[in-house]
Amino acid sequence: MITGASAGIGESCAREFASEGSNLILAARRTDRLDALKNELMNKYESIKIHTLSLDVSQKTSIENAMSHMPDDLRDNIDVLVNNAGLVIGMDPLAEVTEEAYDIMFNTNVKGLTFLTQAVLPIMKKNQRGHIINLGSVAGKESYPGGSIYCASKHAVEAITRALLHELIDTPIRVSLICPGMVNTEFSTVRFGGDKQKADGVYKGIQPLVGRDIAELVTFTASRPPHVNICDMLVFPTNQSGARTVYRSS
Ligand code: 8X3
Repeated sequence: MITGASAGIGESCAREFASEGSNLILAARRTDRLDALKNELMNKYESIKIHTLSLDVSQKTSIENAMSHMPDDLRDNIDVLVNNAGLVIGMDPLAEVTEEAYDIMFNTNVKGLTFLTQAVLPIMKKNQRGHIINLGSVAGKESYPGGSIYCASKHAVEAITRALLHELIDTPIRVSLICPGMVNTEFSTVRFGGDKQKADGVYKGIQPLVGRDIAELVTFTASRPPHVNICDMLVFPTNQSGARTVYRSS
């Protein structure tokens, strides 16, 4: 089960898991893009089952509704949950962050991940198998100016992931955190309210990661033998060394 599967890292995860023969539950707010992805993948990999669902992770009722409308055989066998849905709004200094931007970031990045995990954990405990893979960020390891609330939300993801790892120590369920640096997806376009030119400027003079680079690490993490758990992985493009430490060739 992959959240935020309609674009970026989530979409790439769907492609990677499909190529390995996994059945998929693909969740996102935009179902038109999910359905197009489903059709494409089902034509390519005829033997897999794919279920798409409209899910706004920031709403607990949307999560409950989605879980109860899933085909039983898929829901009852969720082996891997990829908590990928996440976003950033703006680059405002803390003094100017609006309540709306605060709520959108925390409700999606933290509340969504929390309650979706809560919804899936009973299934994994019942099956005595499962793997929760959370998408963190370099922003969960260090803060940068203009990133206060986003960084706080990703620090929260890191804290929640580590707490859950402790809580599940006596179970076969694995908990992993994958923390990308710069990845060229719609992430920056959303950050700048759809301003593609501004978003493209973020990646000027550096070759950023692409969704597939991270998705390959997600499937690698999920496909380790049962006794191996990759707890925390920080991944940068070669010319990045920190949240705002980037070497640009021009
Ligand atoms: C995204 C990376 O540097 O924009 O999680 O915070 S950054």
